[in-house]
Amino acid sequence: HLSIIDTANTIDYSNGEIKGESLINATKYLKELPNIFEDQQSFENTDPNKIIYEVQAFLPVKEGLEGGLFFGKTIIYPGKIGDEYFMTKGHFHEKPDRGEFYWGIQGEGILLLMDKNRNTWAEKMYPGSLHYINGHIAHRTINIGESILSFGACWPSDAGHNYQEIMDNGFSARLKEIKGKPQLIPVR
Ligand code: S6P
Ligand code: ZN
Repeated sequence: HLSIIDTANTIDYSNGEIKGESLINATKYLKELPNIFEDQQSFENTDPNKIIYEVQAFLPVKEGLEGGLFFGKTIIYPGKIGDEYFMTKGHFHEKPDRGEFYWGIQGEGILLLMDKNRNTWAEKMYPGSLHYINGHIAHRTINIGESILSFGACWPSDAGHNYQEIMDNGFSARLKEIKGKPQLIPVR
């Protein structure tokens, strides 16, 4: 007879946590993010082993395979370096025509987006917010709240990551807390 089986993987909708097989976990410490924050003094005065964000991903196929999908969850802790909130490195996809979905699960954030011509804009993230990130668009997430920001992501298994462009040139705007409120400030 034909059997009905349980899936190997589950997701907890309250916090986005994924359980099961083919999972990877990555922890990003402040010391691994030297070119992200503008305020060098605050960067040096903060514990280099402070955890800024954590990524979990369910990779059911090999990285680079055309036609597959990856499913992830990122949590960003609350905090600031100078007047900038904790955020991800941010990246373009290596294959620039590969898009991605993000959705807010917990907390309050900003999704910073930038096209190839360095035009930057932003979307609010909150539990239930849904974001389509076109290929060609760099993306970075920022926790503007006082609790954990967690969000889900789904992207093609052959998208790849181009971190270099952002490492070298950053985004064309920075999100800063000014008079207690997040504000986008153009760079130079
Ligand atoms: C992957 C997707 C996310 C990020 C994660 C961390 O395409 O966009 O899983 O990898 O949010 O950000 P970053 O910029 O350090 O990869
Ligand atoms: Zn991505």
